Amino acid sequence: MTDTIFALSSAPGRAGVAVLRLSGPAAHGVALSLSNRDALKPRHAHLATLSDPADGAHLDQVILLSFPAPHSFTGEDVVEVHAHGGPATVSALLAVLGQQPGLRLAEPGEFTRRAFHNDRLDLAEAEGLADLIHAETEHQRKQALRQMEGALSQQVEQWRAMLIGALAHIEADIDFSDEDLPDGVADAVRPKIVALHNELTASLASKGGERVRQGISVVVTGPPNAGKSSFINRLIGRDAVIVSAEPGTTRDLVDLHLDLGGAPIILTDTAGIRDADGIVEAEGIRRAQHRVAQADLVLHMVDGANPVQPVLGDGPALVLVSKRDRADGLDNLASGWADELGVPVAALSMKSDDGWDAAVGALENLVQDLTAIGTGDGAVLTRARHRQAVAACAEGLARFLAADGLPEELVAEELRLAMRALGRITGRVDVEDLLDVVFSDFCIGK
Ligand SMILES: Nc1nc2c(ncn2[C@@H]2O[C@H](COP(=O)(O)OP(=O)(O)OP(=O)(O)O)[C@@H](O)[C@H]2O)c(=O)[nH]1
Ligand SMILES: [Mg+2]
Repeated sequence: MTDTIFALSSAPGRAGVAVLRLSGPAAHGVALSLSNRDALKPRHAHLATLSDPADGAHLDQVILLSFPAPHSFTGEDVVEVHAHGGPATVSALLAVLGQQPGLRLAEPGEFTRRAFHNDRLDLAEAEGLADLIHAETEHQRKQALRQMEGALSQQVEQWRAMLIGALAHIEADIDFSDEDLPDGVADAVRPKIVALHNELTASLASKGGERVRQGISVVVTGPPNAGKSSFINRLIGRDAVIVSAEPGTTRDLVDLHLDLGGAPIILTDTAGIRDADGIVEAEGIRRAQHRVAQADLVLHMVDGANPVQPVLGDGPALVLVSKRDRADGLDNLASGWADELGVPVAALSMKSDDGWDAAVGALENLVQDLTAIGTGDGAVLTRARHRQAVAACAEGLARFLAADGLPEELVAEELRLAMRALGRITGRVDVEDLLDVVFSDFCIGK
């Protein structure tokens, strides 16, 4: 028989209300044995006094909610206890629950894991739930909610259904073919496979979903004293990094988190790039260059007092020219560079409103492009795990399409492998090894 698990499901600490959750066959009986109630109407709130069955001592006045199987989050019998949210109250309740026969504290993610095993949600939806719990910006919240509500799962199931159809077609042919059947069946499903391959490729082309989930890395680079740290402080609205008139002020990489119009940004301040004498500064510059190479977006700050046109890499970039309050002609310079470099260039001042809104607007536009989800309809892949599965499927389809003249048994096997790769996203096929990875993202009580 399954254990009945329990845990604090709301955040620890002081709060008006703390929610404890019990799931499993003993949940209902234990709730009754601790309370002064002799029945709980399903999905109704009951005011109850809980006592320790060992000595009758009162524990708390609570609200009890019963969700009989299978209509609960986990698909098992679930009881929610809404108690007063003090740490001592919660500890006392957890201690008494731990002494009840058949009950044990839940492992991290165990409630959701049970929900998965009972088909209440699939793996992609469980990941969406984990992301929703961790969401810090509006874009993250919306994306996580969509995934939790099944947007990715439905897309994947649609793809899988298409592959199942194609496979059935080919297998029927294998089963019923006689010696001299024309080998054109693979050709009949070919257009569908081509269309699916294109869809998968479009989904893989967009990294927007992963960027929204993990944060968009924006690295601020440029010569010493250009105003990199000043820009960052003003953008995040506090003196997070040291600014000084001395070149070489910033030495280490400093990562700061920022919500830019709903998009999660990881903004990195770096050491100004120059030929440095000091070992520490030289190491800072080496790290800065390394991080620039990995950034989603590079923000080059040019010192408006001594404007030197930057040399850009291949990736998305924004060039800002500082100290517009002190030098003339920077706007003309900026528009000339924009034409030459083919990236947005704007002059601004950190000391006044001169050009500030336009510069931040340019940054926001670039971030928006980076988080855009491809052509619209494509499935939003939010994790490397999804990307690997879709890529494996696309490769299988490509091999199918290239396998002209091979026996149908072999090409059918390619489709079967491609289908299995997709199944790993929702977790309906050979997934045991994946479960720990997915559920390790959860905390106890979720
Ligand atoms: N007038 C004016 N001064 C600025 C502007 N931006 C930065 N400064 C000044 O320029 C100096 C250098 O600014 P920082 O923000 O420390 O420059 P940095 O690029 O971070 O420099 P390092 O950390 O040394 O690489 C400071 O004295 C700032 O107050 C600006 O737009 N206008
Ligand atoms: Mg600095």
